[in-house]
Amino acid sequence: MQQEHQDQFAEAELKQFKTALLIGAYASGTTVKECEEHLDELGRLCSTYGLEVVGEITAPYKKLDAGHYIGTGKIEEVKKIAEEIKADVVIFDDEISPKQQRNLEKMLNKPVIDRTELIIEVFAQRAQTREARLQIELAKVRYQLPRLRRLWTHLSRQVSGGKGFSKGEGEKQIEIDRRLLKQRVTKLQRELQVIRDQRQTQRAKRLRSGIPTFAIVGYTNAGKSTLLKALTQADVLVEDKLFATLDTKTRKFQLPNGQEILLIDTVGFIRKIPHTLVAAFRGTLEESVYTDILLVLVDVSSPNAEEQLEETHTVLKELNAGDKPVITVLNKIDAVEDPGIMQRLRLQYTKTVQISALNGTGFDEMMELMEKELKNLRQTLTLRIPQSHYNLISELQSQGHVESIDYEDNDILVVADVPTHLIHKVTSFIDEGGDENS
Ligand SMILES: Nc1nc2c(ncn2[C@@H]2O[C@H](COP(=O)(O)OP(=O)(O)OP(=O)(O)O)[C@@H](O)[C@H]2O)c(=O)[nH]1
Ligand SMILES: [Mg+2]
Repeated sequence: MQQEHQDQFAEAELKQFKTALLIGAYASGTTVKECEEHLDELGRLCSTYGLEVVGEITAPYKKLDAGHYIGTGKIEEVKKIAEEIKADVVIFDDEISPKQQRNLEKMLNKPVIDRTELIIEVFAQRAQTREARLQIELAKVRYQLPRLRRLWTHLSRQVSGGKGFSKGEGEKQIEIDRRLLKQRVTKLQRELQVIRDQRQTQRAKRLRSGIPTFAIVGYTNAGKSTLLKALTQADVLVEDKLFATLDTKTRKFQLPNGQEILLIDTVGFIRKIPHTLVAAFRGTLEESVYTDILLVLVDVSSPNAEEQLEETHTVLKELNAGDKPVITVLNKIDAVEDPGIMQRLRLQYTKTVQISALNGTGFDEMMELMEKELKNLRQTLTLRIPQSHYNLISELQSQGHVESIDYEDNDILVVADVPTHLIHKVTSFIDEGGDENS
């Protein structure tokens, strides 16, 4: 009951605001331009959420203040501007500690949130599936746990019209809430584990079907869903907003050479993706790890294309998908402003192709590259092959790579790197107890 009460409050809080003032702090080594670009992105997150940005402030620093994040002089300036432009909420582009948040709110006399909370709220607003909703709740609860004191300060003001709860009452309530929230975390984790197990079963099924999978990955708004839709007419949401997709969607597709593949549309990445979110959305984000080939999409019409591509690779590494074969797809070439960008990216990344997912240009080259990449693709499988099918082993030896052969009664146990085009021939012999490296 109490938990419900608090969630309502936390959600109601940001929803009731209309205007935001954005603050970006940047270290001596970095430039104000970079800081402004990051604030632009924060602004896009705001408009995705439905908040109007009424001002932006950049603040250079040598050392961040442990208690207030930025210096007290700068806070005075922020306070003055926030009042002048009538900002309902002040949003910091970096994660600020619960203590800094409390202090800043006191000094500014306005609600203060950070980038992490904004991203979590955007996710919460857009989550559609049960899994996404559970994941976002887990992220929220984890974010709230160290911030309970702040919530209670607000709540006491709201509920009792400024009189507040007595100190002892508040402390006791915080303890109760903390315990309830921890119980909720355990319950959510358990429910998510069930869904994760189902995913595991689906993956195993996919593997057994022998159909190779491509995951479309990349920064949010790169055009991933547009590409899936263009290729397969899938009914997916395409929007010029951040985080339009919060779930994965898989569609069958046939390459020009007749090879069937599965294409997976995934959740977009973002710079400094909050750890609470990565942890909570691991099940969904990890989907790219269990595919054969990655189509890494980048929006070359964005001035930050290079940074976004680097960020994408950082997240892929974090998810242990850093060693997957990659085709880099330069998307939105119809809208590119800096033609030099394509040359720079082509030099930096091997196997690139230029497309416009919107206009359907460059698809032939892209599919050619996909076919080529599939030919190089192999899966290490443990197979139990009856002696009567010995010819299959000769085929594996000549076209793949056989790592070991053991004889067991009438069967031959083989561990082999199986090329994609042979997988359909061996799927019925996959040894369920053996390794299935996908
Ligand atoms: N000009 C142009 N716009 C494109 C192209 N591809 C996609 N877009 C637009 O870019 C915006 C984002 O497209 P989505 O397909 O939703 O992007 P996404 O990568 O799925 O984004 P998230 O799901 O938020 O991660 C939409 O407004 C698309 O119409 C393209 O080739 N050219
Ligand atoms: Mg999408």
